[in-house]
Amino acid sequence: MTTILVTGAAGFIGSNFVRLLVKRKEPVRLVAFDKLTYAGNLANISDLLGDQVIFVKGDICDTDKVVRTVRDYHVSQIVHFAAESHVDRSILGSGPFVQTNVVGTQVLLDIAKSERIEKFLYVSTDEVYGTLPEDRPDIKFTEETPLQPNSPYSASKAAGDCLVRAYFHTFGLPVLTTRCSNNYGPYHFPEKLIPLFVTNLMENKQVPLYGDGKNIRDWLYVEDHCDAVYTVLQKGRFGEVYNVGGNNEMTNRQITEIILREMNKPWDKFVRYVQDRPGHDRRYAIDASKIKRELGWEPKHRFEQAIKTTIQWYRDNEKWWRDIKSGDYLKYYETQYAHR
Ligand code: NAD
Ligand code: TDX
Repeated sequence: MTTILVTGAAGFIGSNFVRLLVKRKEPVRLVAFDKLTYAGNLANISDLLGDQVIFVKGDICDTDKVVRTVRDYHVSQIVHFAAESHVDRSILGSGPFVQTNVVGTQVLLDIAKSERIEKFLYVSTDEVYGTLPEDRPDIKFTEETPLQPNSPYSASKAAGDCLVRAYFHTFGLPVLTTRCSNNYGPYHFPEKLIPLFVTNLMENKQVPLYGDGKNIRDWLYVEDHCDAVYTVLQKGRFGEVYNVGGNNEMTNRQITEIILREMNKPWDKFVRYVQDRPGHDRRYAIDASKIKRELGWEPKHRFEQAIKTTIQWYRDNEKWWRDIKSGDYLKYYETQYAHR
């Protein structure tokens, strides 16, 4: 049976990826490898651990630990989700972003090469392309759009993209890259827009909208992203990049309105406009026609329904997010929003 090393498997998307493959009874063994940073939570996958899913705590920058894991479990494929993932934290300090997203990716690529890994999939982001004008809905990011990252986070992810590309061209490493738009869904860490706003409202707290609230993102349900990653892993062509998107552009104001309506909270009382994010990208929009044309993937979930499912998940899993919000995360929240 194929054994896949899933880095960052205790985070938001990695845990949903493991959950989806188990649910579908895919004939694979999964080694969930995670450092358990502030964003990693073993509770996200603990119900799945057993013969099919094994957990290993480790840092992707630790060569010896990764090599031992690859050998011990006969890993033949790597799906690389692990990253520092929050733009606002990268503005407060970029060191951990360069360490994990650049050095960590380089360490994994070298191990993939020396251990003769059969497939290496790098989970990247639409943010590597930079920003789009809001008054040109006809323009979207394609796989040919030049990389123009604007935040320390996206710069570190783009560096990873470049290393992956270089290992293909120089060493013929069997690599695949996906670049996805904004995800939402269960297990999303409550520092990101949607889970932060949903949980704040459940606590009867205001929601902080950056700038004029008109920045645009293309939102995709996390299970659709995970399905795309597995599709690319199975059928993608080595050395290729595949954009993944929801064809679902919305301003932050629109998202906020939908969440408020769903939670029966009035705008005037609960929305607080706060100082903008420095260097805030105005618009992301993905052209996902290549993955549809070549691999037959397209999103299955509609936003109107999936956002309801997501909000309900936070209602049903109050302990999960309350534990996070009352721990170390509280210190970050107080610093991040103190003077805004
Ligand atoms: P997340 O922050 O929720 O999870 C990241 C996980 O990686 C955590 O479990 C963390 O403990 C782990 N990790 C961090 N540093 C590590 C290290 N040095 N060694 C081992 N594990 C480490 O992030 P996410 O939202 O699940 O994102 C996963 C991937 O998808 C990232 O590469 C991100 O760039 C990409 N992505 C995210 C989105 C999105 O909307 N969230 C969209 C496109 C792409
Ligand atoms: O408090 C907030 N108020 C607000 O207005 C927060 C946290 C965010 N925002 C805005 C900023 C963005 O325009 O909402 C939008 C979404 O913000 P985030 O949830 O922080 O996501 P974003 O910066 O778009 O990045 C996300 O998508 C791409 C992920 O965090 C990345 O890991 C992924 O690569």
